[in-house]
Formats: sequence, C-alpha cells, structure tokens
Amino acid sequence: MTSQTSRWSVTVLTLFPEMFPGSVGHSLAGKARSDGLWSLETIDIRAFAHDVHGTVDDTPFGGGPGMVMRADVVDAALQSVPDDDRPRIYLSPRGKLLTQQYVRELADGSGAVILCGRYEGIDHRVTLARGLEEVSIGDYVLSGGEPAAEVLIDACVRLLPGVIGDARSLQEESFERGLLEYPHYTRPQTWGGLDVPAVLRSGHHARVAEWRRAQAEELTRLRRPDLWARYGGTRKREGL
Ligand code: 6GU
Repeated sequence: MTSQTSRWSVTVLTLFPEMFPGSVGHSLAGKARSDGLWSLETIDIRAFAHDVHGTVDDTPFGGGPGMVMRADVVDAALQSVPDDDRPRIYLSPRGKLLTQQYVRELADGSGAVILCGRYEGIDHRVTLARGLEEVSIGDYVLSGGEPAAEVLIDACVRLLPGVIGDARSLQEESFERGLLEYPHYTRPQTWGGLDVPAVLRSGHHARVAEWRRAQAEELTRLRRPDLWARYGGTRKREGL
C-alpha cells in the first residue's frame, strides 16, 4: 500500500524543461497535481554549462559516433538538488527494466530525482560517483529520457492515495496479480455482430470472477510466456 505523509515530489533534470509536464499535466495526473497531491520541478541542465555557448556535450573518448553529456555539467545540475531521501534515477536504454514492482516502491517513497539523458547519454563517471539508479522503460531506443520520465511519473502518480477514485481498479489491473488483465465490455450489448459474453450478464459474481481469471490466464500464457512462467512458480509456492 502507498502511504506518505508529505506530498510526493519529482525533480526532473533535462535539456528540454519545456517538454514538462507534458502528458502528466493532463487527466488524472494533472488534476492530482493541481490538487497538491504531487509536485513537479524541472531543472535546465544547460544552465550549468561553464561556457558562454552553453556547451553540455562533447565527443566520446575512444572515438565513435555521437556526443556524450559532460560529467562536470551534468553533475553540477545534480548537485543543485539538495540532498534528500529521494532516489536519483538516470533514465537510459541501458538501465534495469522498469516494472510495476519498482513503480510501487517509488510511489511508496517521497518522490524521485530523474535525470534525462540525450545524445549517447552521460559520462559514466557521474553514474558511478553519484550512485544513480539506471532505469529503462523497454527494449527500444528513444531520442532522450524525457518521454520515459513522463511514463515513470504517470505510473507512480496514479498509485498515490486519492489520485484514483476507486482504488479497487488498482488491484485488478495488469501485473498486480502477475497476470495481464481480463478483457472489458460495456454497452451496447450487441455491437458489430458481437455479443457481450453471457456470463458477464449473468449476475453470478463467482462465475464472473472465474471467467475473468481464466481469460487473464489464457491471455498471459499466449502473450507473455515470461510472466506466465513466473506465475506458475508463484502458484506452486502458494500450493495452488
Ligand atoms: Cl529511459 N531512454 C532512452 N533514450 N531510450 C529508452 C529508454 C530511456 N528506455 C527505453 N528506451
């Protein structure tokens, strides 16, 4: 369960502060922010460049294509954030994969400091020296960490108490039970020649639950053999 007393706060370090809040300024997350349930601050990394040109990157030692964000500039930006108990996360395709489990842990804490890389990324010494947690949102490459930061923030904010009206929807959803979620239906009862499955209209709560569980299991088995294998292991340990 998520429980923090003061509001959840996120600081994003980026070369493109104007990209924020972006999608998290709308809908549930946006409303929660204007209600004061969480706060967002951006820091413009370029403001920490040492020269008049605002240089933040340089060519990689060892050669090769692309540019690397300079350790001195990135670190000066990081050091401008007062030390607190929030994890410092560097978003990069080389990071450990973002999971719902990690999202839950973050949402349970006091917030996050998120560093968005551009170009080929940041000088590795900053990651080492500052103990940054390197996190990726999936096995594909984005032009920068900013869209990933919005993904991470969205996933956390929706778990904060009071953000989603009916907290039951959080327990049913994909990944919460190690399964993908069952399919949903609403009116009209017949659409495009397709009927809503009869069991969902039967009023039998136990049968509905059983049908949904079977659907969730089948979907997970077909689409996500990795989750399915883990789920089997979990059920065995629990003696099911
Ligand atoms: Cl966090 N950053 C970038 N640039 N690409 C990614 C990513 C992050 N996660 C997946 N691909």
